[in-house]
Amino acid sequence: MKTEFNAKVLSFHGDHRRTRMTFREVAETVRDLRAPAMLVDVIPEDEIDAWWNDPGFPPIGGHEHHKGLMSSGLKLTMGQLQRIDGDGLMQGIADYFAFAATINGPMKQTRFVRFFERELGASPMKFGPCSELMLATKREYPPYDAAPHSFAPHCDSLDFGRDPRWPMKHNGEQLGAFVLIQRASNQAGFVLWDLRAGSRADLDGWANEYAETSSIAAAKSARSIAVNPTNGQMVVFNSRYLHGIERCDSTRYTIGTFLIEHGGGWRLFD
Ligand SMILES: O=C(O)CCC(=O)C(=O)O
Repeated sequence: MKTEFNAKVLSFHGDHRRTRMTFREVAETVRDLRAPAMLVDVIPEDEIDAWWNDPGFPPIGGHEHHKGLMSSGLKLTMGQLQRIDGDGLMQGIADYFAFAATINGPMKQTRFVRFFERELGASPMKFGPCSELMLATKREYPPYDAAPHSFAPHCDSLDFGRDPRWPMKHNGEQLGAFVLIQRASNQAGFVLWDLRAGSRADLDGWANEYAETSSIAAAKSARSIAVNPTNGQMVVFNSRYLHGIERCDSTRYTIGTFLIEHGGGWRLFD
C-alpha cells in the first residue's frame, strides 16, 4: 500500500482543491494536464535540515546565466547546457556527463532522490546505454533586486536545445519538482502562467522580451497562479508552462529535479 500525502490540486481558475493522493497519482495528474501544478506535504518540519544537508549533494556554485540563482550543478545544469549554440556544444555535453558521473553515485543516497525512487520507481534518465543525466540540484536564491524575478520566466523541456544538433530528443510532457527548504522573507512565490511553449523558439522569444523589457506581454494577459509553498512542501508542476521565481529579499533554498516518462518508467534529471 503506497503512502498517501496531503496535497492541493492547483487550478488557473482559482478553484484549488485539497485531497490525499499517492505521489504517483500526483505525477499523473500533472502529466495529464488535469492540473498545471500541485502542492504536496513531503518533508516533516524536523527533517527539513537533514534533507538540505544531505552529504550526497555536491557544493553549490555560481550560476553563469541566471544572476539571481546558484545551484549545485556546477555551471552546467540541463537548462544551461541547452543554451549553448555552436562550438561549445560538444565540450559542454562532455563536461555535463563527466560531472554527472562523479556526483550521481552519492546523490542516489540522498533523501530527495530516494523519495522519487520509492514513490515512483524513478531512476536516472540516460543518454545511450551508459551515460546518466545529472539527478537533481540544490538551489540557492540570494537576495536580489536587479529584476522582478530572481529566476526569470522560462519553460523546461528536454527537447529544447538551442543548437540544431541538440541530441536529446524528448518532446513529451515534463514535470518539474522542487521542495522548499526555506522561503524568502518577502515570501517570493513560484509563478506559473497559462502559456505553454511548443518549441525552443517560443521560449527564446519570451526570454529575449523579458531581458529587454523585464516583462512578457503574453504573460500579462494570461491567467497565472502564484504558488506559495510552506517549508517542506513540494511543488510538482508541468514545466512546459511558463514559470519563474519572484524576486527574493532574503536567501531562498530549494532542492529540485525534472521528471519524464521514458522506456516504461519515470526518469529523473536536472
Ligand atoms: O527550485 C525552484 O525554486 C524552482 C525552479 C524552477 O523554476 C525550475 O526548476 O524550473
